[in-house]
Amino acid sequence: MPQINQSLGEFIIENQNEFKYSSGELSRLINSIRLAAKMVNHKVNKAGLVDIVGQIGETNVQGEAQQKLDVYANDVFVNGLINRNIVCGIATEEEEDFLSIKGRQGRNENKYVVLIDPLDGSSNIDVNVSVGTIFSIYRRVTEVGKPVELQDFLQPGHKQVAAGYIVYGTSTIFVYTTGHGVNGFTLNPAIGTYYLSHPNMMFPEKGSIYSVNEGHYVHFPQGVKDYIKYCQKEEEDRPYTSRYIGSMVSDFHRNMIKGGIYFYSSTSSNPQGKLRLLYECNPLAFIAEQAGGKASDGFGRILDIQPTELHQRVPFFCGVKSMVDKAEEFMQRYD
Ligand code: P6P
Repeated sequence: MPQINQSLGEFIIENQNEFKYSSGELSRLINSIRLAAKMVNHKVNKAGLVDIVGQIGETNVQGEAQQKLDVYANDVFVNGLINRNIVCGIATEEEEDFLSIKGRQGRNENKYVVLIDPLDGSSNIDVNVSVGTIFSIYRRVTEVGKPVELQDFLQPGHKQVAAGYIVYGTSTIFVYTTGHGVNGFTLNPAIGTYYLSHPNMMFPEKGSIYSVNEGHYVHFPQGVKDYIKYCQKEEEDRPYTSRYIGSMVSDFHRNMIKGGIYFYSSTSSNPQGKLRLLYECNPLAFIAEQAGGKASDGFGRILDIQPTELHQRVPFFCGVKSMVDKAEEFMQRYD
């Protein structure tokens, strides 16, 4: 049973036997991510003071203007994983192709691949709004020792062995699951240790917060427009409260604690929406389901989607199960 104030390190060791594969490697993997997150947290908190805010004039594979902290965060997570020789491959939002990570024998000798969005919501950095990291871990499907391949990354979300996020906000919190529930650890920056602050996180049965960028309203499918009007109607348990930070990890985290739904649907200009399946939606969907919530593309379970491309986008409805059910009901009227 998790004890409040248990450190993340103690928690990982105490629970590693729950992990059906080689526990030592997963523990080292999670430890590598939490250390990298501390380094990113330090820079995010100082972003206004040192010259790493603002764009570097380049764009990433998404065509999005790269903020300096994006690049820094990507380097910290990637190098942290490479130096510890824990994974055989990494896919990141900031790199067009996956990275093949060879061990000391010059072979892809490790079992796990990591997919990561190093700094989601980075457009918020220079306006002092919280941002986050999202990660997803799979066991490779190709033979250990052989070259890592694209198929190792294009696995459906229900194959994830672990997933998590870090919110760099008013406090820094590390939330993750290995398929045995969801636990949150808050960083004590004074001593650089994460402590269990949110054991066994679960979505509330009901929710009253909806998170969507209503600026896109005219471009939404009719089902989404109807669901938004449903959220605003004066009847039963509504109108809901609208809260949208522009940083999905922050909206997701608040909705899991207070009860709500986050959605970013298709629009007329983006038929698959904006969010990335592999390193944004799948990890949050894994966490959502482990916390009694639900994650859908409006018609089906996110975790059942068979990926076809590394950076593919997907419409995303995620949060309190009854709220996602209702959103699906509206979407499916216009299948
Ligand atoms: P829009 C950040 O870029 C992000 O991926 C999510 O974190 C956030 O919810 C969304 O995009 C914001 O996009 O179109 O509302 O500005």
